[in-house]
Amino acid sequence: MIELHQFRPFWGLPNASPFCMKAETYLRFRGIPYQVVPSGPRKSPSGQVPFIVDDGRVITDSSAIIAHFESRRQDPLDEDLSAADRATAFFVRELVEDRLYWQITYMRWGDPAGWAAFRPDLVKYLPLGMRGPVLFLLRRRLLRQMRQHGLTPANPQAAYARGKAVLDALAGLLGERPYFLGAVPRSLDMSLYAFLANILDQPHGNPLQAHARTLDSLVGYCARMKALCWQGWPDQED
Ligand SMILES: N[C@@H](CCC(=O)N[C@@H](CS)C(=O)NCC(=O)O)C(=O)O
Repeated sequence: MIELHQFRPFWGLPNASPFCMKAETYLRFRGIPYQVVPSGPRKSPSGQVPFIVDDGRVITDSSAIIAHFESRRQDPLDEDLSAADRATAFFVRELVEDRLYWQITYMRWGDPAGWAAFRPDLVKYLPLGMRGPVLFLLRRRLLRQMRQHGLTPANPQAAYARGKAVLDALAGLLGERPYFLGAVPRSLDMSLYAFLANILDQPHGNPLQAHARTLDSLVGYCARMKALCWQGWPDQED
């Protein structure tokens, strides 16, 4: 049985880490049996989650995990994509996994209102040893990294404007299509869904989420991906 090492579900989301949710969305989409092993960055060989153990082989990085399983299939998800669509997928994934990752981090750890809502629930979720100075230092590191991405607690309006621009571009790219590259889901959709769902479905609202909820095409897309990959969740989970 494949082991998927990742955070436990949090805040009603399958995973508050979009990278973990991306890997798990893929496994569910493909119907690959797996077992979740609750974990964290300190237990990972790369210092990041998710990672999988498949027959003793450890694979870190959500895209590498997807590539590992796709390489064994007769019907790879991206096989018949044109060179232009492959390039689009590459750039969109790179941009989303950088920009929206920091937006998601910002709405929880950086935005003062977001942190006020996130902190009490995070403290309950974290192991005892991580609740005091470790959490303080972790947030300090994240704030520094967010600042390098132009996101500061002092100016949520400017910070969210950057995220809203990405969401608008994604809505423009999706248009009327059911999935980002056309009629069927591709590996890009595993990523985009996980990132968008983390914005749309988290329980505490913020300007980025409010904006996302006005973009009907993205809302409809997430509903489609949820029905495809996460039907029945969370009933069957812990
Ligand atoms: N490129 C990696 C990124 C994974 C990642 O950033 N994971 C975060 C959790 S959302 C993490 O483990 N962060 C800990 C750290 O970087 O110290 C992937 O696609 O899996």
